[in-house]
Amino acid sequence: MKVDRLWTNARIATLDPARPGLGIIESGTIAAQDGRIIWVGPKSEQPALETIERIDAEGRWITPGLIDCHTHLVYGGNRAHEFELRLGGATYEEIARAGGGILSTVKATRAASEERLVAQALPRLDALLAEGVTTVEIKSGYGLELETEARQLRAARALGARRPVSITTTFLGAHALPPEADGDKDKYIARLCAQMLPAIAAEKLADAVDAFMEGIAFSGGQTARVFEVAKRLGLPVKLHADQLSNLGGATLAARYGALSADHLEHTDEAGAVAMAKAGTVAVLLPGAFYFIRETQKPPVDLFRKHRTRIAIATDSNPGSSPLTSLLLTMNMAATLFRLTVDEIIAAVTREAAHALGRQSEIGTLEVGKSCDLAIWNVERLAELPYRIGFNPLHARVWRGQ
Ligand code: DI6
Ligand code: FE
Repeated sequence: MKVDRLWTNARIATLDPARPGLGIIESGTIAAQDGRIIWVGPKSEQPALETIERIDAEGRWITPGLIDCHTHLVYGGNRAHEFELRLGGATYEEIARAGGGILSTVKATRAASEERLVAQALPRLDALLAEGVTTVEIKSGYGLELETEARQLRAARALGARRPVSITTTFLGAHALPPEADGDKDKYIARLCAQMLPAIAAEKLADAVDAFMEGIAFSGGQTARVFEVAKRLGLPVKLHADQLSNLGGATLAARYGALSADHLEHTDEAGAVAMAKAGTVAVLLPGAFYFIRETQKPPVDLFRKHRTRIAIATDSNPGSSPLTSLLLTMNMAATLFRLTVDEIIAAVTREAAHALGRQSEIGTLEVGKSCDLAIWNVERLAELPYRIGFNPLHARVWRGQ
């Protein structure tokens, strides 16, 4: 068999569900051809392979390339000043009344060209890539009108042309009510359903549709209207659910067969059961929990009990999670949510792939999948979530390169 590239002498966490635990192969080999894995297994079982390039991993650990399955990476400006005001004692409400909060990011994003949005997002993307991330989901949601929402999504797609990384995009027009909507949420959702979403779908700018279902954002009824249109347009859905209160977001997401429901601090047992049945992934976002100093933890034991899939992500955004480290997110998932090492490694690989509906292409090291690898200078995989602010990445491989 002829192959492009061969990694030998590696300790491999394949995440292959057919193998126990993390699917570990001690002293393994991975072979790639045309960007795909064409063989992976123990050296003792390796067939004769003729290769152009042979790379000795020197006993290092190899995991699937990491997947950040929930980010708002593309936006204008930042909210450091607001952070300062809050440290000085100002409340969220005072800041919002003074034109701050999410609407200040909307203003800055509307004012930014596509090229400017790309330029501002690139350092954030580079920070993720430096830690072995090979796939990033990016949401819109700081335009709140068609033109800027579309520009955000185009900027997100453009990032994928600027760096060796897979980008998936999500339309989050139902993120907040724009200032010009005069407080009329139903009217905004009606416009989103009739105009914005169909136009975004026609231009193929979004791979999925998301909404923020919360007292300060949109109701279950409004979310359902968005989801109905998404389904009709053939787009999968996701939901920011049960972050600040339990409005039944997890259950509603499951009812629409959502790829994921995200945050979930206030989700109850019925929500966890419904998600497990629907195959909706619980995407936990410890960075937002940490940054807004939330105290209610997501019901991890219920997700375990009912075998709801668990992923984790940075939620990188300027307001509630200015975080561009998936390794630190992994540490937070352990320290704050008590996820185990195996759960955490799966949460940023195989389970995150499910949260994007891309489990047939990425997230595990199996024959036929994209050869996206993270190669680590660690003795134990526990070192990935264990260290704080230290990056043990040795090399990152995207589509075999
Ligand atoms: N949940 C959040 O915490 C963020 N968005 C969301 O849907 C907040 C985004 C921001 O403040 O800019
Ligand atoms: Fe978010």
